Amino acid sequence: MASRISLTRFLVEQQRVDGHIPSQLRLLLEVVARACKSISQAVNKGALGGVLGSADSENVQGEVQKKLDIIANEVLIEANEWGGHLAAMASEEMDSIYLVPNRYPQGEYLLLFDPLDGSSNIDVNVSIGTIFSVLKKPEGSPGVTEQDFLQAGAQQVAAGYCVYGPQTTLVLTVGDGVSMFTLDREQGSFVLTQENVRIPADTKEFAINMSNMRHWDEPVKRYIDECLQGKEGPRGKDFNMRWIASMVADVHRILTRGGVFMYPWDKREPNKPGKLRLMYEANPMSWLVEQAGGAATNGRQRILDIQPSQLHERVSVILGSKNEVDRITSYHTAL
Ligand code: AHM
Ligand code: MG
Repeated sequence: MASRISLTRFLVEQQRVDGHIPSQLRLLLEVVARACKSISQAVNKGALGGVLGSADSENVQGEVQKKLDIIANEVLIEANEWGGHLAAMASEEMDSIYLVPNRYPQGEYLLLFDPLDGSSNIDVNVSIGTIFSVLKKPEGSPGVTEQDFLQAGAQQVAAGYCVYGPQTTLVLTVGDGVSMFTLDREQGSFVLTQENVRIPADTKEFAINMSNMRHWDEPVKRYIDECLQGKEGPRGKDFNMRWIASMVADVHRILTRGGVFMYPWDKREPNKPGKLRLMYEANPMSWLVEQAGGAATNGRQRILDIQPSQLHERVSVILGSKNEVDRITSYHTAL
């Protein structure tokens, strides 16, 4: 039997043989993976662990927090604050950035995360996940401010997610392709199960919340309308639809078999660019998708090129199979 490659070994080899990652970044990724294992345990216990249901609080975006949102956030902070690899963290569940306390050594990285994405699926036992993005603290700046986090997604040095579904799978890029690791619960370690993940350029599957159709902009309406016309329409083929309402699970499907995912701007709240957050949802997912040969835009611009102006900034998201994303983008730019 071929020897199994653990995440630890994979990262050590990336550091040693390929020189892709410095030791502090390797440590950071190991710690994030360890935190994901703990979150996976809590998710798995469900009602038995008393972790389901809402907490009596709202996050900065005015969304009611679930107990597991808060637990996952705490697990990530506690795991990461003392190791010496981080300068600060930012999370969907925290109003402002979290500085590593003075009693611990300071590192050179910034970690951003959505601790538990797909919160509406927690209590109904549908896949959810943790999304993370790693940036380098700008050189020469003393201390850390929110400004240090406001870097375009193209500056990320690592990004990934862990999906808690029938299997717990960690998906990672450090800028050299995408690798997937499955949690072996008996051994307690993530094992490499797929390397060099590729998204087919063409697809017959789209993911969008169709209940918002009446609020969409013309280019999105046109694209979906053409898909729905199937073989008889301009696309000349039938399309299938999926919407899990957990971005992690929808993106995982796209990395596994292709497809296109959209959470576009819509007219419900015209001043909001979209529902999803740029820094800890769209950026890491866009980089993973690009690293697997796909594309990611807001309809007009590559997501990774967007210069953020706020930590919790929102963005319109269209990502997945390259030819479909290019088509949808061309429908926007043609106007
Ligand atoms: P969350 O981070 O609060 O869970 O919100 C993000 C989620 C995404 O995972 C998912 O794609 C989307 O919200 C689903 O939204 P909707 O319920 O409007 O379909
Ligand atoms: Mg989320």
